[in-house]
Amino acid sequence: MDRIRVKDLEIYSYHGVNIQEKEMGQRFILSIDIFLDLRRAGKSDNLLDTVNYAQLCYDVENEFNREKLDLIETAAEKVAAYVLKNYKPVEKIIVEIKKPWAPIGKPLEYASVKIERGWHTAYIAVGSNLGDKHKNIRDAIDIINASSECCVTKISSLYETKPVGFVEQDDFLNGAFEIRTLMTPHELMDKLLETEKLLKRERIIHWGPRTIDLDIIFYDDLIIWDEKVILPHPRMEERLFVLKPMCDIAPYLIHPVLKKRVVDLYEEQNT
Ligand code: PH2
Ligand code: MG
Ligand code: MG
Repeated sequence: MDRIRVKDLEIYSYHGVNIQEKEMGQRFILSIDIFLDLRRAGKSDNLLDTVNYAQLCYDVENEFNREKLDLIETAAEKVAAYVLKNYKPVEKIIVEIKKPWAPIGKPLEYASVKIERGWHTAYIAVGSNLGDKHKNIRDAIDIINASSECCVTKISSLYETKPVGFVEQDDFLNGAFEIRTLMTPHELMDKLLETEKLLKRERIIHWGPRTIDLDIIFYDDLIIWDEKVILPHPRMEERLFVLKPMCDIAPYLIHPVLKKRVVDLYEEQNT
C-alpha cells in the first residue's frame, strides 16, 4: 500500500524511568510511516486529498510531549492511536522511537521501539431474549460505538427467531453489526464481556435466556483459537440467526476457513 514516511524527526522530551530523564529531558528520534491511498492526490495535485506531513509532524510532536511517560513503548502506542483516530484516511501506521542518549552507563548508538498499528474490521452477532430486546440491542451497540477505539459502521436488520438449542425460552431478537476497531481480538472480547455485564447479563443456564449476547463472528480474515477467543466463530455456519443478519451487511465476505461466501453459507442452511 502507498505510504508517507517521516524519517528521523527530532523531538526534545522528558520520557524515561529515571527521575533525571524526566527533569533534564533528552533527544528522541521518531520515524513515522502512515499507510493511505495516495492515488487521488497523485491525480489531483491537491493537498486536501492527502495528509499534510508538516501538520503531521507538529501534531505528533504535541502528542508526544503531552505527558511525561516512563516507557517509549507507551509513547509510541499513544502516538499511533492519536494519528489513527485523528487522520481519517490513515489505515495503518508504523512508529519507531529511538533514544540515542539512553542513560544506561554504556555507549550505544540508540535504544528503540518500533510498533505497527492499524484499523481492523470485525463483525459482531447480537442476540437478546429477555426484557426490552430492541433496547438491549440498541444499548449494546451504543456502548461499543462510544469507545474511542471502536466505530460501528454497519448495522443489519433485527430478526425475531425461535430459540436454537435450549428451546424452553422466549423468542430471540437477533442482528449483526460491523465495526472498525483498534482493539486486538482479545481486547474486543473483553469489551463485549464488559458490555454484557453492564447490561446485566447473568450466565445461569448454558444457551439459556439472556438480556444480551455478543459474539465476534469475524475479525479481518484472522483464524485463531485459544482459551478465550475462537475465530471465525465456530458455529456461525450452522446458525441462521447469525447468517441471515450477516447477509444484510456482508453477503460476499469469504469465510477464511470454509472459503465460502456468507450468502452461500446462508443458502446451504436455508434449503
Ligand atoms: N443464541 C444461543 C443459543 N440459541 N437461538 C436463537 N434463536 N438466537 C440466539 O441468539 C441464540 C439461540 C447461544 O448463544
Ligand atoms: Mg451466542
Ligand atoms: Mg456469547
